[in-house]
Amino acid sequence: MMPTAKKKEISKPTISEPVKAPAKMTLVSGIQPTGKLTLGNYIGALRQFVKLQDELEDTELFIFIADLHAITTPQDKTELRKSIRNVAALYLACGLNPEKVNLFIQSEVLEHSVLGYIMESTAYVGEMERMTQYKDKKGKQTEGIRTSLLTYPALMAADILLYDANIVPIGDDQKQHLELTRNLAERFNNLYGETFVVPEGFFPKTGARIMSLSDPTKKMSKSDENPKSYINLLDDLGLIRNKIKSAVTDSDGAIKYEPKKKPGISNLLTIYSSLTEVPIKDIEDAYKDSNYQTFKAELAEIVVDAIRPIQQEYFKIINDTKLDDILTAGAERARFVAQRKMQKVYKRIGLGRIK
Ligand code: ATP
Ligand code: LTN
Repeated sequence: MMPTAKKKEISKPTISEPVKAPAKMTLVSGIQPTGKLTLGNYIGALRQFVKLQDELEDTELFIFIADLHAITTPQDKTELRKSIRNVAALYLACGLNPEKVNLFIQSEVLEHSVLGYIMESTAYVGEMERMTQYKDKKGKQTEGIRTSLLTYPALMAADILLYDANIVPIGDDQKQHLELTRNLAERFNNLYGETFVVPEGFFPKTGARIMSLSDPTKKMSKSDENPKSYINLLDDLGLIRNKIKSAVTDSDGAIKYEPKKKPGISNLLTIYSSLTEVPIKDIEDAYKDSNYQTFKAELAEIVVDAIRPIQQEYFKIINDTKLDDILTAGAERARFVAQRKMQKVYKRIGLGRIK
């Protein structure tokens, strides 16, 4: 019942064009290197990527580290560098297979920025201002709000449309950005002629929104100021146990899934169910005569068992030059596809001299 991360070799990747026929579907997703990845990122994103890589047939996957998105808020240069590598290594440690996935760093494929600008020239200011993530993040800053914090969904649309993605696995918090991406694709197609595939979001059945351990009405977020609110995938295992044991719950003691009335225990049930794949109903039944303390202690072991193999893999990968080879090959393949798409976009709009 306990989940285990897949062991895999990091083999030297093959570059550029696949020998076999092109895949019929494309999957695109990214994670920002803004701090250390959390259990929320793992359940809502990374784990889904690994599952999809194994389940989907005839699909090419582009998974990237969204470093351009990270600079929508101030970042320390040394920390950002570290974070980019850290996210790349965690992608692999969680089980992404470089033979199946094009793994790359967003800023190394310049076409993202060019199409991002073109998407800004397709979107309306009012649409950007309505984005809840912008409003939340803006609310947290008093001054120096960067223009890119507002225009960021245009870059995210570019990330997706550049590769003709059909499937975009994301957590619930990104639904609005995906909806905007779909609108922009349709608007562009109407303005200039059929160019972009209109993508579909793919949301995990459970765990699309893991909540903060200290305030279960807020999403677990790696940029939260309170480190007790999240579980970092690289946290010491003892610390992880303590964070689960001290997670905020209510005082009535019943292990029941009622997100509105009992957000704390409901969140812990979601984590339990996502990691073990046992339906929430069955977990409620199993613990109906138990108490929070026992439930939390057992959940702590489940979380630790899920994270331990990821950490072991991570430390093998992080200083290995093969990680650079994988990122270089990933960027090359991404660039090839992106450049071909941009030629079409230039032609459609009438930019430059491409006929
Ligand atoms: P930040 O705090 O910097 O905004 P974040 O922790 O929200 O970061 P992102 O880089 O924005 O992480 O998200 C990467 C992916 O992880 C996205 O698909 C997002 O939907 C998913 N994700 C992030 N937080 C959660 C969460 N608490 N529960 C489920 N999925 C999540
Ligand atoms: N905006 C996302 C990260 C992200 C992304 C993407 C996800 C950037 N570009 C393209 C899916 C597809 C976030 O903040 N979670």
